[in-house]
Amino acid sequence: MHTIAALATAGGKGGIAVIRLSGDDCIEIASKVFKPFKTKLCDAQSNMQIYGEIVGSDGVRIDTGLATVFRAPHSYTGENTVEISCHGSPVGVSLILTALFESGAEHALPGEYTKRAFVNGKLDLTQAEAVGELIDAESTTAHKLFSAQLSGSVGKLVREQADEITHLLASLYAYIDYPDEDMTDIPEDQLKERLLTIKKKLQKLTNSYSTGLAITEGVKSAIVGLPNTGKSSLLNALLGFDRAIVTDIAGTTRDVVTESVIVGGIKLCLSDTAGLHETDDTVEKIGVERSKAALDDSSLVFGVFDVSENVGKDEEEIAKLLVDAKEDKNVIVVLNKCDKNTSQNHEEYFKNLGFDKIVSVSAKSGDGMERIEDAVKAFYPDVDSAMGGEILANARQHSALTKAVSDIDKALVALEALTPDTACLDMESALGELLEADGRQVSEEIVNNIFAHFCVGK
Ligand SMILES: Nc1nc2c(ncn2[C@@H]2O[C@H](COP(=O)(O)OP(=O)(O)O)[C@@H](O)[C@H]2O)c(=O)[nH]1
Ligand SMILES: [Mg+2]
Repeated sequence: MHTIAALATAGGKGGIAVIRLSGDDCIEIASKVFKPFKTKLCDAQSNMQIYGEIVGSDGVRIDTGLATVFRAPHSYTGENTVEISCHGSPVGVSLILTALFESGAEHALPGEYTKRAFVNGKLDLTQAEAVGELIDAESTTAHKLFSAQLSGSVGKLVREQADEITHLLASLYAYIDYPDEDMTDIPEDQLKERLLTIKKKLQKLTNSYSTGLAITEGVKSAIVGLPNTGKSSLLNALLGFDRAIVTDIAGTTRDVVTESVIVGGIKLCLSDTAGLHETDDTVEKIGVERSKAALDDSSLVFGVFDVSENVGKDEEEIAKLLVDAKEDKNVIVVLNKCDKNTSQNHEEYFKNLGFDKIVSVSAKSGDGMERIEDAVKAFYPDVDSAMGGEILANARQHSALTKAVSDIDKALVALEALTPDTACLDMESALGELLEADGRQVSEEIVNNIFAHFCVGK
């Protein structure tokens, strides 16, 4: 392939910057710009780092730095690659890149290095996608998840199921072609059993997608309750800094304040809202409307109550609202101000209403905040599987695997109905979906679309 060049490190000033070249002629092109003090680039062994000066096309020194030579196929892209490390000056980087382009390199397109790695078989498509997702990770959980997927956790599972289907198909075809002879190595009941095992493994992965989205995209969450119960204090305690204004004046929060925060490995897009109550104040009224809209729009709700207040008519109203919300949302009842005296057993009251996530905290002192983390995590029990990478967090992979599961279901029905020909077609279709998921059989359009979303230099 033609040689491409781009800045691989982030733009802007830095201690060092790395410019990456990849392609057939990259050592030759790099040699025109990078002048080693000792060993020539063309004599370098793979993974060897060489010190030298970097010059423009006029022969004038731009910088000094290091060049690392990677020889095909032992490089990220699988091609000959040279990485030039220089001082992290945006002007210097621009001069070096210009010199490389004048020497025959072309500017890399977005994601072109990773695309070449995929095309050359260094990464399957799930691993290539994990590269982009790893760089975009916003939490340690997301980072661990994609680090494991970059090592091939999802790709391996998909490949194993595809290989198993291929094996089962071969056996089924033998049975169809020679029904009277004992050509099949897998008896019919075993075939169904093994197909069911494939389905279960894939289904476990597709079921994890909601957790994957909660880790990466985030969960819309609302903090609701009566005025002065400590909703804004809770937001601030979760964020670790004072974002919302906290006062003892009811009606302080009038608009919805939204921030992202990682709680128990899950990303919450958290909205602090105005207290829900009857009011004549025009601005506050709009605030209350917005609180209700935020509640409707969220899938996780923190219902905050002040335990120093007894449950009265207003509290009952909020509790009723939360009982309704529980139909289609995850609800956590937060019993706040646990540092204060209380004359009532609030926990029992909410238990009797059917709530099972009730946490006692003091948003002011931070006491019990870890219980909120545990309550959030409990809604996503497979979040710990993120460490092993066995959580799906990619829409394309999810769509392909969901279709594969449905095809296997159809194949199982066809086998039950003693129509093995139909079962074969369904299994072929499932196989096609799996090969698309790991990229072994995928259209160029899909591949181009994936890498177009990467940055230049990746
Ligand atoms: N003692 C105590 N006071 C709290 C706690 N949380 C909030 N407050 C106080 O309650 C008042 C209202 O808090 P705020 O967060 O503005 O409530 P909001 O109206 O629901 O947003 C403020 O004076 C806070 O300092 C808590 O856990 N313990
Ligand atoms: Mg408030």
